[in-house]
Amino acid sequence: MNTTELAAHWMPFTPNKAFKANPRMLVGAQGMYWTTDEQRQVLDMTAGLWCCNAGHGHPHIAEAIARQAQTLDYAPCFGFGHPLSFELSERLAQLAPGNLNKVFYTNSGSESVETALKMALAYHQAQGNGGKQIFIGRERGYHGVNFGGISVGGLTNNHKAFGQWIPNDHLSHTQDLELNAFSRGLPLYGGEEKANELEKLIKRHDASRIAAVIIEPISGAGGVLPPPIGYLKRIREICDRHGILLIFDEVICGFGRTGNVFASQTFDVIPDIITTAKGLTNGAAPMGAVLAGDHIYEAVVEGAGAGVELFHGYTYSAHPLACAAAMATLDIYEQEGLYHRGAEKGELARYFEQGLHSLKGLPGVVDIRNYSLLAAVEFEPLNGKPGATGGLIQTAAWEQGMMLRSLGDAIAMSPPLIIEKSHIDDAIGILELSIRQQLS
Ligand code: PXG
Repeated sequence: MNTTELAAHWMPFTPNKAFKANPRMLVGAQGMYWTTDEQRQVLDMTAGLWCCNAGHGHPHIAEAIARQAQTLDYAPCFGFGHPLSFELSERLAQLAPGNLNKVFYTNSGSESVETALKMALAYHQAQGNGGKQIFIGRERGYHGVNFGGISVGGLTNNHKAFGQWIPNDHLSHTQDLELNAFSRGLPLYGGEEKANELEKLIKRHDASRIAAVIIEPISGAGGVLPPPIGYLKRIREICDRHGILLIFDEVICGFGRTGNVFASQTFDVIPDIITTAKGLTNGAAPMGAVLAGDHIYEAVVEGAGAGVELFHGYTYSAHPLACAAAMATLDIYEQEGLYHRGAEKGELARYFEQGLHSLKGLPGVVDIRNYSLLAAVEFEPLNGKPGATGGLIQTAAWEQGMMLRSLGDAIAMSPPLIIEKSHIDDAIGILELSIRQQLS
């Protein structure tokens, strides 16, 4: 496409001018590979944007969407229903940990986050604790781009551009290169100490004013930061002690990314609310789901009088096409054993880990970290250009036939869970070559 044809689309989170000068166009995708407009095959080591966990172009999902479009293309969801959303909810409740049996639909991770924050406020209000309005997030946390999400998120660029609009404070992030560089699996040191910071924040604000803590079990967009051992359990304990809700943002971690359906199960910590999106439909239709504990629903819904209990919802909540895509996606995850395929102690995750850590000692590499089929390689910042190295490596890898995510001075990998050892070999080979090319 020429420059004129590219002019109208204002692209999201993209350097528009650079893209339009040198477009990278995808025209097809199948299994582990993209096809570019030059008919190149590119290995997808990111599952799209962390969402195509079952690989691309699965006929079962395509057929389910097509069939649904011909049967019931749309159904209003305020005051009306369609059977598929109830079936899907039942299925998600079965998959969810603990008592997280109530499912509220959105169209994205950002909307799932806003929904979860509102549920937390509504829960406390229903209990006569309307003063609990502060949310605790974490540095380097990413909770989408809406005003609640950027407030609790910990990415400075979002705050700089758009401010922080709901009352908030932040825990420190958990990365510590002095203690935990080149961790394989969960970092060993500092988990409980880091989590104990929450006590300090509670002292600062008082528990009577704090609604919830929201964190990603493994920070994704902030750089792939697995939680140090003991961290999540301690956070849960502190929340319980002070009547503070715990929200796990599993938009990336959910649906097999950590070797179980949810990271909550992997790390054996049950939050009050889980946010999801991405892998829920394998990226094939926009959809998010918020899984809420029975206690949240009972307080907000059962405890209310007649009429609408939660003033919240979207035109496309529980959209029939997205429900069909999600049902088909869950079929595939189950039939192909994908939830557990990347289990941390499993053969595939260990093979991935060995490949990744073989890159230790290459020029500029200051950290390699991984958990299950999720990993990051971090580089020394270039003189005068902090945050640029990930982009350089990403571009070099793209030219050699592999897609990576660049996250500042790191690159991330979160491949489709259908990945085979031969793809891992190819990926590590291309990554090594890209690092040598760019950083030697
Ligand atoms: N929570 C988490 C944990 C996320 O990772 C969102 C919420 C927002 O989801 P939506 O669907 O509104 O985008 C996300 C999204 C990247 C990248 O490369 C990460 C995300 C989205 C786009 C790019 O780091 N995460």
